[in-house]
Amino acid sequence: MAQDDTSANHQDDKQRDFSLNKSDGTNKFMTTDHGVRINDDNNWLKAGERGPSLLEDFIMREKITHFDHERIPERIVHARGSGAHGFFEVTNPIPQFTKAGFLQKAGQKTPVFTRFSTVAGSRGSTDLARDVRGFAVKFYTQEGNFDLVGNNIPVFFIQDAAKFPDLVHAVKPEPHNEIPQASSAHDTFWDFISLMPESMHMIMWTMSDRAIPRSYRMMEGFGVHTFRLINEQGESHFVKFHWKPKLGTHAVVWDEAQKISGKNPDFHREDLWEAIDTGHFPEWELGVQIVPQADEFKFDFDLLDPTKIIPEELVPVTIVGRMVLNRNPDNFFAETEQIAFHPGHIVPGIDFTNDPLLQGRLFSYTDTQLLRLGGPNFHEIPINRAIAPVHNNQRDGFMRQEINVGRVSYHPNSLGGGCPYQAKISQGGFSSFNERVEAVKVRARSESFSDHFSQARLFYNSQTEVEKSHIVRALRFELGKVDTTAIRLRMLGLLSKIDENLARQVGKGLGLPVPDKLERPINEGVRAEGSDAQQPSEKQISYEPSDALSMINNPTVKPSIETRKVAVICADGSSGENITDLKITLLKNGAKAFIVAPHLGFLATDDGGELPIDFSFLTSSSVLFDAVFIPDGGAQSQLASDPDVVEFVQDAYKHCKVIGAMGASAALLDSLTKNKAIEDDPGLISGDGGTASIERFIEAMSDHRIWERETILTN
Ligand code: HDE
Repeated sequence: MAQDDTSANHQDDKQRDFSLNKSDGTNKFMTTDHGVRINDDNNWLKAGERGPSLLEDFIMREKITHFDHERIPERIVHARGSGAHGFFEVTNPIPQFTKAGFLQKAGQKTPVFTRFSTVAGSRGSTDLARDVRGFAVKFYTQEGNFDLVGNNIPVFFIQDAAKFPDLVHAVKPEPHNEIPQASSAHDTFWDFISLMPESMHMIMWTMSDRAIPRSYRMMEGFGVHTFRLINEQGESHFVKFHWKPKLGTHAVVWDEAQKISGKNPDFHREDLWEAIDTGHFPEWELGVQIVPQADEFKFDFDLLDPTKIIPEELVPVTIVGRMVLNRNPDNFFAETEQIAFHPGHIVPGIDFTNDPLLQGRLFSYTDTQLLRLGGPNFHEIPINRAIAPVHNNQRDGFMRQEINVGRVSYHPNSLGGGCPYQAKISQGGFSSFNERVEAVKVRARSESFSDHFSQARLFYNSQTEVEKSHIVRALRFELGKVDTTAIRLRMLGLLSKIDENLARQVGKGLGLPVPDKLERPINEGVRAEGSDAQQPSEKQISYEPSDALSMINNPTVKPSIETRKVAVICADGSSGENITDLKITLLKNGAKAFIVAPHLGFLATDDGGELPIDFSFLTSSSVLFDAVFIPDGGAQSQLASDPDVVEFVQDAYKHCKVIGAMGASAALLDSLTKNKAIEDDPGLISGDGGTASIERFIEAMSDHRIWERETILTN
C-alpha cells in the first residue's frame, strides 16, 4: 500500500515504546511477584534459628521456583548471538519496484532490532568459531514487522529444506561425546559435506576468512534467497538483499581467531556493545539486486537455487537505504534472547519465491518459537510486538497478555459490527503474487539446480593469492581434524572439481593423493544433469572473477582506522611524549590507544610524568588489538627480556598487523624479523615518534593487515 502522507510522517516519529515494561527497581521496596513487601531476603523461615526450614515460606519458595525456571531452550541453531536497536533510513526510494510502505520516501525512518549470531555453537560458546554469521534484522514498519533473516554469506550449504536437520546434526558436537563445541572440524560434518556436492560453493565461503570476521560491524549481510518485490500495479521483480558495511569487510586470521577464543570469547559481543556505547554507531547500506520477472530464465543458474549468487557484474547492487545501530539492549534476555525472527514475517510489497530452502524455512521458524518461547503468544513479548496495530480473532493460549474484550472472536460476525474488517488490497491488505503454478506433485530436485562447482570455482578464482592460501590452510586444518581417511579423500575428490591445484595443495597438507574419480555413492537421490542419480553435474559455466567476492579487493573496503584499537607496549621509562602524541592522533582518527605494561596502576614516563595503565600483559593479548606501538624511552631492554612482551609482538607480526617501534625500540623489530629486511615490510614502522612517524603508522594501519608479510614469512 502506498501510505498516505500522514501515516508516512507518523512513521518517522514512531519509536518503539517499552516504557510500560521497563523496571530498574531503584528506590523501590523489594516485593514478591504478587506485590507483598519483603522484610528479610537473607533467611529462610525456620523452626528455630538452628532448626529445619519450613515449606510454608512462600517468599523463598517463590524465589527459588522462579530461579529454577529461568532458562528457556536455546535456539537449535544460532544460539550464540548479540543484538542492538537502531533505525533504517531510506536514501533511494524504490516505489517503482515495491509498494512496501517503509521504502517509499527518502528520509523515511523505521525502527529496527538486529541480531548477529554464530550458527553451530551453544549460547556460551566462543564468538570466533569458524562459522557462518547470522545477520537478522527486524523492521518494525507501519504495515507490520518485516524480518530480513539473513547470513553474512550469500549462499547456503543445501538446496532443499529437507536436508537442514541432517546438516545441523552433522555440524553440531557429535552425539556420543558432545565434542567438539562450536566447530565444524570433525568427522560427522565432513562426512556429510563430502557426500553433498551441492555444499561446495558454501564450503568455499566458510573456509575463507568470511567465517572469522574482525567484527560484526565489518561483515556484509545477505538475504540469501531470491525474494520478490511487488509494486502498486501488482508487478513482480525478483530481488536479492545485501547489507554493505560502512567500515568495510574485514576478518582476523585463523591462528588469531583460535587465540581470541581463549583470551576473550566475547570478542564480537563486546566489540558491538562498546562501539554503540561510545557513539561509534555501526552502519550498513541496504542494497538490492533487481531482476525483472521476464528475466527469470535469463541466467545460467536458477534464481531459485540458494547455493547460487547473482554475480554483481551481471546485476549491480542498487543502494536503497542505510541501517544504523545506535542503542544497546537494556536486558539481554528480554530483547536479544526473546526476539523471534521469521523469514515469513513480510509486509505488502514483498513476497516469496519457490526457493525450496526458503519454503521450508517458512514452516520452521514459528514452530521453533512455539517451543522456545513457550506458546503461540510470543508476538506479545515487547521485543516482538509490531508497532502496526494488531487485531484478529486469535485468542488465549499460554501467557496471553492482551485482554480481548467483548464476546466476538470469529469472522464473519454481526454482533461485533463485523470487526475486525478485512482490508482490501487498496487498503493495504496483503495479497500473494498471483504466480501460475501447474504441476505434477513430485518429490524431486530441479535439473537446473545441478551445477555445483561453477560458482564455487568463481568464488575461489575471485580471491587474491593470500585469500586462496587461507582457504587451503583452513581446509588442511578442518580435514586434518577428521580421523576417517575415506572422508578426507572424498573431499579431495570434490575439491578437485573446483580447482585441481586447490585439491593438490590441500592433499599435500594432508599427505594424501587427490583421487582421479569421485567415489560413489555421492549425494544419493539428488538428480544431476546428464548422469545417473548419484553423480554431480559435469556442467561448467565460466564466470569472470568478481572483486565483490574477495574481502581484500572488496569494494566496501576503504582505508580507515575508525574504531581500531592499538596496544601501546610500555614499561616504566617509556616516552611520555610519544604516547601522548599517539593517543591524540588516534583519537582524532576515531581510533583508540591502550597502554599495556608489565603491571597495572600507573606508568612512570621518561619525562617524570605518570599515565594510567589500561591492561597488564596478563589481562590482555596482542590478538585483541589491531596494531601495536612501542614508544621510545629506554624501556626496550626491560621489554625485550619479558617473554610476554616478546609473544605479544611476535603474534602481532605473525598476524600481519602494523607494528610501530619508535627510537631505540626499533631494535625489537630486528629480533622479530630475523633475517628478513624491515624495509621490505610496509607494516613495520620505525621513526622518532614525531608526527611524521605516527602518520606513517596510521596510514599503514588503515590497510587493515599487511598481507604482503605472509609472502615474506613463507619465503
Ligand atoms: Fe535459519 N533457523 N533455518 N537460516 N536462521 C533459525 O529459528 C532453519 C537458514 C537464520 O538471530 C531457527 O528462532 C531451517 C538460512 C538466522 O534469532 C530455526 C533452514 C538462513 C537465524 C531455523 C534454515 C538462515 C536462524 C533457530 C533450512 C540465511 C537466527 C532459532 C530450511 C538466509 C535468528 C530460531 C536470530 C534461526 C531454521 C536455513 C538464517 C530452527 C529449517 C538459509 C540468521 O527456526
